[in-house]
Amino acid sequence: EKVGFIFDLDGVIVDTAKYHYLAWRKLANELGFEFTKDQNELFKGVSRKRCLEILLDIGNITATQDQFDKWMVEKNVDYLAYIEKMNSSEILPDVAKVLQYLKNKNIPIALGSASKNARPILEKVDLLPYFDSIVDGNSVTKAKPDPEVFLIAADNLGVAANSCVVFEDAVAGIQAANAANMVSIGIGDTEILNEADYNFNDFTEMSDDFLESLIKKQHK
Ligand code: G16
Ligand code: MG
Repeated sequence: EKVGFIFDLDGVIVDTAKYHYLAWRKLANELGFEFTKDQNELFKGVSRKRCLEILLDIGNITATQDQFDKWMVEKNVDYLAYIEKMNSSEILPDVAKVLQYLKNKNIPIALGSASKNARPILEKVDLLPYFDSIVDGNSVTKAKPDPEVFLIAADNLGVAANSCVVFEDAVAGIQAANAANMVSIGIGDTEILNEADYNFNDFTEMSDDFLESLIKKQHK
């Protein structure tokens, strides 16, 4: 049976979390409160709308619908200004190598991200051609840890869910992969991502033999 590989974007392919943080911090400061890097951890893998809800909770701010919508736009405009300057030097170590390894073997590859800006980011860093399917914040109704994003990706690739491998840096993403009955691979802190089937700090730790074992595995 055919296997498929699904990559999360932020924290797996590129470190856009730092740009999300700067944009959210600017908004928080404008609204009169601090927003720390630790608090930003709560935002990983979470939708833009949910992030703003959490941010306003932190600042103890009640917003009208108009204000809420305005701040959503404002944050995204600031975020896009950072994205605009991105290039392929911001691809995380060995990500391109792993993508090329899979491409050489004709393995179908999908993106499974909560971001509505996924496509322009992949374009900026020149990785768009690697992806057979892009499932992002525009095509999904239920956020991670719901498995929807990964199930749609598997479907688009024409691969059974239990023959898919998911790379994720967020707890909610690992839970989503597990709920989809996919092989879950945590990229980042092993203790935080302890629900994953396998853990790596980054792709430089991943051997060709390990990738090969994932490709050969029939299903989870
Ligand atoms: C990413 C980030 C989240 C961000 C979300 C939505 O998810 O981890 O912090 O809030 O996308 O992004 P946007 O505002 O661009 O739609 P992922 O799933 O790629 O890690
Ligand atoms: Mg992520």
